Amino acid sequence: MVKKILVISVLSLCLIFATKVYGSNDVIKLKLNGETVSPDVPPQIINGRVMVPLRWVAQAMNAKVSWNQNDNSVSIDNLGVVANTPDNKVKLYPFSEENGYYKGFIMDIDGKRKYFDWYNMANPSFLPKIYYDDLNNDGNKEIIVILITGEGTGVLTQQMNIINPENFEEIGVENPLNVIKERVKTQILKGTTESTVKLNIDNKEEEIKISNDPNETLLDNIIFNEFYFYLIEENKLVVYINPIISYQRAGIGIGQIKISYNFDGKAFKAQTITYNSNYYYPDPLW
Ligand SMILES: [Ca+2]
Repeated sequence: MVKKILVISVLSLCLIFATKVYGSNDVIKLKLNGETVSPDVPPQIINGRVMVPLRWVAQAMNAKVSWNQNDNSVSIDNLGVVANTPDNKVKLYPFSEENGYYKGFIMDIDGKRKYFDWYNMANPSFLPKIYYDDLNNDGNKEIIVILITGEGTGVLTQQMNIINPENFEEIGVENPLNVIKERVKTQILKGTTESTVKLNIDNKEEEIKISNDPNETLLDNIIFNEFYFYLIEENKLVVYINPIISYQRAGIGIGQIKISYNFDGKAFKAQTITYNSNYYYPDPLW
């Protein structure tokens, strides 16, 4: 996926344009694909030439810029498309790569492009997914982008984005963790041989008994923000959440909560919340 396109000398870190000399206090704007960006080093006029920071330009062209101390060189590597729809109409390019994450993405719809301030793991096993589906039943398809923001033992976190392909506008999706805070009350009652987890969902109570394990330390209360994933099931947006009751169980423990969403005319809002003592994972999960 990463393709080396060229290596240049460190001396030419800037693109150079011959220009008329304006006052040295004039701020030179940098526009990338029509959008003004603010690079850490602004474009400058030096000896009558406009010098533009290469990193920002290269990143807007989906390339990664790195400095190689060993041979005094700068490498520009094309990051390439990381996700696309099957018909290749919609493509997603990372803007930059830092510390194992892609930071910022450029969405391309039939050649029209927009930058989004998203992040995703750069590990090729956990790239973003794009779907093209009419989720709100208005006869027009939306672009659905699911980003993996975290993954590890007992950890899976995602971010869901729904985009109107006509104008690149984001359609809101109610945050499932806020929905849980508002509508789910929980309690862990620790006993000597057996403990009880209470889940109160929209005033309907579930009691889950668990046998105590000397190797396990139950948390004081349930954590919901460490393992959840989004799916589109029968044209509906859903999210599955694994409540965490101890770190020894690494993401499994008492089953799953599922939130189903509905479109209310403006945004996708949580409708039903259900609890299941079994686990459901799509195959493949990612
Ligand atoms: Ca639609």
